Amino acid sequence: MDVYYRAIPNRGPGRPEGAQWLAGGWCWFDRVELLRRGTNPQIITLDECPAEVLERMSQPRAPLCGSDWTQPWIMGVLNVTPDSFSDGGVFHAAHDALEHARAMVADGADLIDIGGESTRPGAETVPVETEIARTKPVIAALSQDLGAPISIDTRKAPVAAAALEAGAVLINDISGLCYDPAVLQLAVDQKAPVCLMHSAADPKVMQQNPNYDDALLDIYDFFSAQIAHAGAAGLPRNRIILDPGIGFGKTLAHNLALLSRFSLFHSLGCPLLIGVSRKSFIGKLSGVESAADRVPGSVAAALAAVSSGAQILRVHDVAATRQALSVYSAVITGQEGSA
Ligand code: HH2
Repeated sequence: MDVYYRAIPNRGPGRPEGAQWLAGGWCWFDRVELLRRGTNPQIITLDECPAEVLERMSQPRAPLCGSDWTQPWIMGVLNVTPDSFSDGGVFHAAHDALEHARAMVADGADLIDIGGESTRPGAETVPVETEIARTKPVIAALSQDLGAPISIDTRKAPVAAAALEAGAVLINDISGLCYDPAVLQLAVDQKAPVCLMHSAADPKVMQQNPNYDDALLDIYDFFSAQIAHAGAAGLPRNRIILDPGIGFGKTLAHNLALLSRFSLFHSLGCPLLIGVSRKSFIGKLSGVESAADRVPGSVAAALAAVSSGAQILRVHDVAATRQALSVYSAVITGQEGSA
């Protein structure tokens, strides 16, 4: 693409006449940033923005997984793995996994994301049978009475199929439909929504010298191409969630470029998910070595994403995020219980 349009999000009082709601949600905008490769950004008014782009930015997103996207959702992370980067081994036993999922829902999680393969930098691929054995029984046990929808965090069609059969309702594919082509066909056949996350390469090698022409715009183009590819196969845009994949083949500068202009991705017309929780960029910015000690930085980054209109926050620390979100939203809008 030659030209990219980013709604500049605002919240709270002072919304001017003529401002539009971003994705039918809680942010409004009355200015758009025009971006081109190799040139300085330019600010334009809504009148100067093409009508079809404005429509994509502002139209309410189609309901998915029980959300109408008028409030940010908290996705609680449940890693049923021995080696995840921040909580590996903690919830590996089925009993601990069930208890933790229920505790996250009690703490205010709207959705639980269950994964059986660590995708931390340098991680080895886990055999399909192992991944199914870790995730399927937990999903089957939880889907009866959890009180929140479940997503399966996998790149592999057989794992996703087993999870959907056990009661999961969303496929969270960190390869953005690039690792296993059968994931797309499965989503089409099962009419399942997909979270399409960008990853520069396989987790094993993704942090070895990640390189972009322009990380923000390259990832926007990747999403555009994958939405078209999915649409041609029968998975429509209104069943796709997008996630730029913080930390997946990205330097600190790449992550910050993506987070500071995150609202660009609303121009693609899909709900947006962001996973910043406990990630290494927070350690780099704050000097905090241990992933479990990065909760304050994680919450700060999550709130910033909500102010850019992110519809789903993927987090390990549900209670802390829920408390921060309630206070932040009330203070910024002047209304208790607001999004
Ligand atoms: N991050 C991780 C895993 N899955 N999915 C989406 N959509 N977005 C993310 O940012 C994302 C993700 C990595 O975090 P975690 O699951 O805690 O670690 P590990 O991969 O080591 O299990």
